[in-house]
Amino acid sequence: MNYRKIIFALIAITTISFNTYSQKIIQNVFDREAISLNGSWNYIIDPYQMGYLDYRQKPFDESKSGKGGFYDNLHNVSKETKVEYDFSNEPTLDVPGDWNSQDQRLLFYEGTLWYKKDFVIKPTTDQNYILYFAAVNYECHVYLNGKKLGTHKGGFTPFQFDVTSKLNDGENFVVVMVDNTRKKDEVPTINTDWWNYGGITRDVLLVSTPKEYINDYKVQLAKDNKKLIEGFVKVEGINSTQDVVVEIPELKIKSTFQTDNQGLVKFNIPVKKLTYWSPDSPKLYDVKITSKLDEVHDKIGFRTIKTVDKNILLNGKSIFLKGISVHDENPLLGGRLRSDADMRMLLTWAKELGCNYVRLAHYTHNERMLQLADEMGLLVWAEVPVYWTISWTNPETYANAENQLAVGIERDKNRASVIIWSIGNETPVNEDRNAFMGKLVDKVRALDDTRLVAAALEIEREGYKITVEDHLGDKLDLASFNEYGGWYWSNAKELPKYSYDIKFNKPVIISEFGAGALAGFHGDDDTMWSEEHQELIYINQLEMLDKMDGLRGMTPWILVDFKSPRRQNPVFQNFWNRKGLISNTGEKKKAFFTLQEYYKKKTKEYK
Ligand code: GCB
Repeated sequence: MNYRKIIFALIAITTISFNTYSQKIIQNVFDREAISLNGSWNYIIDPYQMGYLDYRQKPFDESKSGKGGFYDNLHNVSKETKVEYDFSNEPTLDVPGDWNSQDQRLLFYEGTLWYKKDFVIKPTTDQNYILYFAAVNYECHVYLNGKKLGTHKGGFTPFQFDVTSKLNDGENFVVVMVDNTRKKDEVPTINTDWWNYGGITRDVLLVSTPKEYINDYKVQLAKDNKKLIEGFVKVEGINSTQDVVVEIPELKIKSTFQTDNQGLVKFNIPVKKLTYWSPDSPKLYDVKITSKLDEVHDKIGFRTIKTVDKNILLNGKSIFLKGISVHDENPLLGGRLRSDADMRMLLTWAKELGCNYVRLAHYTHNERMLQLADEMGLLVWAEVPVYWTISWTNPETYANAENQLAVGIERDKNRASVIIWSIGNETPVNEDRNAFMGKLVDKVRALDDTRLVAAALEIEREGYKITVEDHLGDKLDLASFNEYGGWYWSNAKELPKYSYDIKFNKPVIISEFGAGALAGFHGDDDTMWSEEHQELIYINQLEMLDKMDGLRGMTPWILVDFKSPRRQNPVFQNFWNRKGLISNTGEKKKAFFTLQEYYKKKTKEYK
């Protein structure tokens, strides 16, 4: 291989190897005409990848015929045929949903599993068809009617394939091979404190659009300007100019703009009187965007967010972020959230706690979660799984992290609730990490200059002095960090002796503190795992933190107990991280009420 070829190969590896789908995702997919492919999918557990690799370990789909894999979906049609798999005689899994919580055999499974779904459609020639996956963990290969559409990596972000020319008139089948094997160079890497739920965990839709359709749009207030709505519309499938109309009937806005011949138009709409979106008044306006052949509807809130010295200003007014951290998990199922009702349950608990803010840790949550946060009035910290020790020097790992971040921003840019993009959690300070994460900060700012950028940093301790000076913080908008005083270090009763030296003139956000307790287990406040011990840590933490100059919010760890393979105490944990303020059966622990009281106090202070 000559030098140029090597460079080309390297570029190819870094740009395409984590996914080979052809398109940017369509904006606001749940508003589109679609056939839902949710429901029962047949599945085959395939730990040896028999359905993917031949006996020399070569992928069948890279052979000349492209045949031989489980995606052929063959059956034994006569007594002479010998097919060593058969989807139609296999059980089914519900989609959306992880596999671990649906089949006892799969609770700890990390490997390959095949899904198959039949559907019927009569495609028409005036429509485009898009096969959309809202999330599949972690890597998947997607086949339609026995032909490969492409691959995708990243367990929490959506992706899609244009299948317009690939659908049969009538019966069709989709086969997806999903692999959730943990790998060092992936995002996240092999070590996490959450369950590695595998499968097609979010919705699958077959979307139909007109040939020329609105693929993307943004309608939000301009940076720090309460009187100007700014955005863009992108019409796909045209190579001439076209008129698009942006309407907000309640504001009597109906403005027509002309796209360029790539279908893109950026616009500004001055506004006089607007009810601003906030947790106290989560006002959403109906927005309608029309092009020659297409029409999209959204419900959008308008607000500004910025920091000035140590203050966070929402619509110009100083705010305290009364938050809680949340995982994408239904504790009652011990599995990923599957429905609006699941998501509402968590957000309703957060509201009951007195929250105006949630940290959706540690990866991109369901798009519906953000829409519900808009509707219910909860501000959001959204995050990517750059967690602990990623492979900082691998360009492919970086490209993967950046892609997950960019797709999350692309998907949720119209949500008023999202005020913070977080680029990672508890990453170790070193030059390679600083370069990696520094680039992520620049990327966020290039994609969205209207929101804050943060990361959950760590502290340094010496005696009773705690310092926060990670230089990544220079590039961030918040002094945000995790600290586990009373639990991972020190004793709860010692906490009042600690003082903080935070080297940033920025709002201080405690992105995590917490302690474990088994609901219903009682003892004195020195008894590990008792509700009383957890309560004491909350009381003393809140007392210590409240003295901090510049404290503007917190998201204690965590709303509900969650499953984790790292939590092995057979009496108190049994594979559950017990730092929840609510147990996995929905019982509120004592510390829930401690935090609730504190948030009542903060509400009065920030009236
Ligand atoms: C952390 C991590 C979080 C863990 C938590 C814990 O610092 O950010 O993912 O679950 O601590 O419980 O140890």
